[in-house]
Amino acid sequence: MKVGIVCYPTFGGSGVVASELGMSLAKEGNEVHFITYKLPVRLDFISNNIHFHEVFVEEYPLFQFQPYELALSSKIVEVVEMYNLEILHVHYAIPHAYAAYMAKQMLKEKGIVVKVVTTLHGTDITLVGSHPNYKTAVEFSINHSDVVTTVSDSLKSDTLRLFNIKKEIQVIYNFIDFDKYPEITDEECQRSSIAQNNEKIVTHISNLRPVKRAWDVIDIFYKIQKKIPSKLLLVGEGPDRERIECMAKDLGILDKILFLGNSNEVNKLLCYSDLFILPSETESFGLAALEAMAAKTPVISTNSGGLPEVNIEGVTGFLSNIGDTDNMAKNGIYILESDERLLKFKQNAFAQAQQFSLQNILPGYIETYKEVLGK
Ligand code: GMT
Repeated sequence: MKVGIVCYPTFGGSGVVASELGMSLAKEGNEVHFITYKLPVRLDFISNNIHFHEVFVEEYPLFQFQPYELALSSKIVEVVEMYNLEILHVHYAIPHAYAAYMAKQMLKEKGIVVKVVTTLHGTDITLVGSHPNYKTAVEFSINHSDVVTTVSDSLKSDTLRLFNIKKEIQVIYNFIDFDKYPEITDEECQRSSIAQNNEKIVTHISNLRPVKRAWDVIDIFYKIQKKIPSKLLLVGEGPDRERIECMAKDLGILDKILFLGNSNEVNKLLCYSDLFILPSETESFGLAALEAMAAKTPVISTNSGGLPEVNIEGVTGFLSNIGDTDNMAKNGIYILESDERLLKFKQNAFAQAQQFSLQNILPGYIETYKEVLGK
């Protein structure tokens, strides 16, 4: 099949899923074309089946905002026409589903048919998409996609609750390519470079936006390290970085935290980790939690959005109400205080992550493509 993928190329779950999907499709012999404004950060597989088409937006002094959707839909038309693409798989509704709809109409005028698959990822529905400023256009482009998928049952319910949707929504969960999580030996994973022998390692990975409640991570870690000697690895950059750094300084724990910035090697960093904390206000799925579990790390998370579909209470970790940092710290200490218990939770986390393996999930997308193409 010839598939065009439109996504955000930056650090963030939807771009990661889109890139991993594109690379996996290419490995299976499909021709994949990424159409976006920058090379996606996780695109690390070179193949003659993978193409990248940059969307370039010309700066013009008259514009206060650059018309990205216009440039994107023009680029989609150009690429679909040039490479005879059959499917456009757009990740994140805003503005990708809308640009795809426009491109489809322009192509129709030329007698060219392309099918549009829209995958909703979360904030395009819950935080931004349902805002009155965008709702009409988002609803329209979802209803005019040929296929709509969400990454969890929870996001499907949110979409149906927040919009007037006339289409069937298919749930296709996010996935993990376990080939990228090979067995790492103790020698390769040099824990001693980060922590003392008696210390546990706690991790949080996010883009440090308010929805992630990174300040709760600091609070939870503060409470954990009072009982369990530990270090905190903080991976990612974002607007709350300064706030949490100040908070850690005020609490006197700055020397126990490593701020690692953005990384596209989270699989390697996670080998150090004993516990992952994700106290988000909402997560449609929580890919970061799944990545942690794939690296045998139990998860302390909130019970919001799709997190209960990924993290299983008392098995792979624990789920608490949003903002209940006492409960999250208590659960974290419970897991970390016994090596035997920690090992059990690690094994359970890894086993649950396997439900979301590439091998289990990819066929769902391929089936969907074939169905919409009538193949
Ligand atoms: O959560 C983010 O900050 C990034 C965001 C995105 O759109 O890239 O992630 C969303 O999509 C991911 C992949 O499907 C999900 O795992 C995240 O849970 C979801 N984020 C939210 O719902 C807040």
